[in-house]
Parts: sequence; C-alpha cells; structure tokens
Amino acid sequence: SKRVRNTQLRRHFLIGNEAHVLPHPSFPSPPPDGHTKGWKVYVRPLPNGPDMTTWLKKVQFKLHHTYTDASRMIEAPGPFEVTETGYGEFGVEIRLYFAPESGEKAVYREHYLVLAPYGSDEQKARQSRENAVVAERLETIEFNEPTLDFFRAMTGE
Ligand code: SLL
Repeated sequence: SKRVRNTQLRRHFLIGNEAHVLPHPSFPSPPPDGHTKGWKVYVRPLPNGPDMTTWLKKVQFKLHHTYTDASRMIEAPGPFEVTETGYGEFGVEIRLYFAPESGEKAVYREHYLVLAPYGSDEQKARQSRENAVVAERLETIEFNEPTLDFFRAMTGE
C-alpha cells in the first residue's frame, strides 16, 4: 500500500529475562533432572506503556537446541514470553513479526539469558536473597516511511 513519506515511527519496549533458583513457587516441583533454574524470556511494553499489539503480531523465540521444540512462536495478544527450566545460559534468538499490511520484514534480536546474580557484591547479595535475577534492556524499533495502513494502525489516525 501507499507509504507515508518523510515519516518515522519509533517504539520502545523491553527484551529481557528473569531467573530463579529451583525450587521456586512459579515452577513445578520437582524440576526435570539436572535443571537448577527456572526462567522466563520476554518481549514486553515498558511499565505502563501502550499495548504493543498494534504493531507486533508475533514473536519467535529460538532456544538452545537441547530444548524440545526449540522454536516457540507466540502470537498476539501474547504475552510474548517463554517460561522454561534448565541448567545453562545461552543466546535466545528472537524474531519480531509485524502486521502483513506493514510490508515490514521480521526484525532479529538476541537476548543472552542471565541466570546467575550479577553486578556489585551488594546487587548480587540482593538477587540471591530475593532469589530473583532480572536482566533486561530498553529496545527501540523504528519504521521508516511506513505504509499508510500500518501508520493508521499504529497511530490511530
Ligand atoms: C553450553 N551454554 O554451552 C551451555 C548450553 C544449555 C541449555 C546451555 C536444558 C535443556 C533441556 C538447558 O538448560 N539447556 O534439558 O531441556 O553448554
């Protein structure tokens, strides 16, 4: 469809993971053999941020090949997340897919799972005490000269 010239649409969101030493109330007990951590990898809006599904239609999370069905596709409305247990860290390959009318190709990101406490001694001590590690970062996506249909869907104009 027609493109909106000289226009960029920019959106912020978070990619990250949380992790807990097992046993943990959010995970079934006992865990699978050898699994010491429970974790969740996610693509999510900023706290109190707007709904992402006006522009994000599905997210593929590709896990380490040691996982059964390593490729996990999560469709809108989400939540765009995968919860698993395991023993090791690895890079999760993430593909973001947009509405067909956008004409936008899927966008690739990687998130390296962080399962162990990190940072200063004080930060590590708190993460251990609370049995919660969170590693996330602000991501930006920019759509350059979006199609008119996609522009309207994203802006409500
Ligand atoms: C390594 N970085 O190079 C590690 C790989 C493997 C992750 C981490 C369990 C999978 C499952 C799991 O945690 N795999 O048993 O389903 O060796």
